[in-house]
Amino acid sequence: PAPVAGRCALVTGASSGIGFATAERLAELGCRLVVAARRKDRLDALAAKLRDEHGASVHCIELDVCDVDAVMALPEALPADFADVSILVNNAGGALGTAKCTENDMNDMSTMIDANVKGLIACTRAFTPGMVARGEGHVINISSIAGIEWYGGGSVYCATKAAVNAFTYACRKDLHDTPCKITTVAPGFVNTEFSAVRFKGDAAKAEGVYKGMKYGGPLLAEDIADNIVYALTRPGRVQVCDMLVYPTSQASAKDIARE
Ligand code: 8X3
Repeated sequence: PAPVAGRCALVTGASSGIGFATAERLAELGCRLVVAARRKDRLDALAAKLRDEHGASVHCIELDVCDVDAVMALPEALPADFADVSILVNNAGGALGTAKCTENDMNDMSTMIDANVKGLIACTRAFTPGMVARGEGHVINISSIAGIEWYGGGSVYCATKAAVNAFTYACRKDLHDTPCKITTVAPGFVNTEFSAVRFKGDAAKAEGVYKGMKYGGPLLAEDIADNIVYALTRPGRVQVCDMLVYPTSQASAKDIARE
């Protein structure tokens, strides 16, 4: 494997779930970390953990990726020690609700498109020029099974993740004559705050998503972090394009084996 030690990695949505677990793995592997999220108190706790447990250099940024101007200002605003971002993990985003297309909430629609699509595009726009100029870069876009399987009750979320996939494939064409790589990692059910956010705090509904799943349960955030690390640590010539990862008991958004 190609080591990532010493590289500067920026992870969005780092305050919990896949982002948090990925920041931890990258710190463990010796990356310098820029961790971004809306919840600054959570980021500070994460940074303290990464410094204590891994001796990592960490810079925290309170950021809502929906704020495109704030995203575009980021590269210039980073301290010199963190200015050479060569790994970007576009993890921020999520789902809101399970409405049918006849009932989609227009605020939820805007938030999902702003975060999952516009935020991800803006972060890519902000950091890829530096990667190309320095001759080293890898963008990891967190997609979903929802990007390839379009289920009822998920029309907007599925559309945003299909957009992430299309954007990633087009970016690869833009980047293929540079050393920079771009990868989608598309998980099935991962036990994070994802469902609690989707169901707006209804804990029973959120737990129901993962309840009784056979053969070890839903994926854990660290499973996805592990896949991200795999993609990041391939030799320079190897570009992993997509990683589709299900729990063993899942075969589609609706085919779940439960006790
Ligand atoms: C998370 C998986 O099936 O809820 O992206 O869309 S699903």
